[in-house]
Amino acid sequence: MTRIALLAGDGIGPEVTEQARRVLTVVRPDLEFVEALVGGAAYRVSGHPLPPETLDIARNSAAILFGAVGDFSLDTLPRELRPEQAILGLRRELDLFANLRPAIVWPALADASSLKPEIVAGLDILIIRELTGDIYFGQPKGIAINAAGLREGHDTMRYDEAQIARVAHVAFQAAEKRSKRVTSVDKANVLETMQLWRDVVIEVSRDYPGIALDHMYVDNAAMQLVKNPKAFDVILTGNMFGDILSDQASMLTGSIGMLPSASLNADSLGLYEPIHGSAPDIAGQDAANPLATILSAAMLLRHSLADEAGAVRIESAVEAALASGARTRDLGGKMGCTAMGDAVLAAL
Ligand code: GGG
Repeated sequence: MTRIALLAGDGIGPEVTEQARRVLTVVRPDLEFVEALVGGAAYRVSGHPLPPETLDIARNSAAILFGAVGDFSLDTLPRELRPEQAILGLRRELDLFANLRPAIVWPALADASSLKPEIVAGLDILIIRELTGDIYFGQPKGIAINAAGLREGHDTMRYDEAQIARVAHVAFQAAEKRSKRVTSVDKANVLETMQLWRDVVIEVSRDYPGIALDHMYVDNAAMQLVKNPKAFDVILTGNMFGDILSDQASMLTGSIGMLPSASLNADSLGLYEPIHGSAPDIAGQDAANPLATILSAAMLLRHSLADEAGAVRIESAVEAALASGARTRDLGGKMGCTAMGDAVLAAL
């Protein structure tokens, strides 16, 4: 049996991961799922959002299927105990530096986009977000009393050249299998960290003479994404800009409930999760869209288990379910989370 860590987390996490587990079990009966608590669910039981036993199960699995973390009722906890620290801790501890976020407009969903169908039809962008550096992890950070006696918050944007180079290699190698174009998104006109980002991306690009590289400031990239999204193919960017741009890109696809992700390290270990959060407002109502998590399961097969046929089988089933009219509420339909899982299973 191949062991998969199943970290469902908070809010709608358990509902969406359950549908992905059902699909994976049909496509790959050899998988064994080992469940562990993470996020607010783990904090409530153990006093920590990422208990050592959860990290241990994640480390000793072929891949991690992750739901979502976040719980408003724990917002008053010190930052290091908040549910979100669980996913940041997994990324840091497992060195999951390359986050692949495909934004695809599925044929049946072109009219569900926030843009006109003719602008988005056929859209297929791959956003590659660096995950282990930037303002998320840079030190120092904190809230302190400044010289004027005022509370002052500070975070530090920080990247070293090795961190930039390794994710840039991932982007260029991905582009080699696609349309051979990379757009690196930064803010090099204002931020020193981002000037280094641009310099290192240019240096790495010399190893890939067949790939066209261009650079875009993040503010312009945000604008171009809603003006002419098909001008992009692979977008390479840092941790914070990637977080924001991928939520924006999700709306081109119809819903944030459609975007899967793979977070990869230098080995085959990967963490696979929908880009959406725990959505506490709809948790426990069987109302969530499980497709981002089901598509994340397809990425798990592709990237951690080298099972391209299994991945394509799941993606084709999602496409067929959508073509048959299956729609959850976020896509303008009435279907529940389980019913959407049923529709994908029926299409397998
Ligand atoms: N499934 C994604 C999730 O749970 N996100 C919660 C979160 O706070 N993530 C931090 C980030 O990705 O920036």
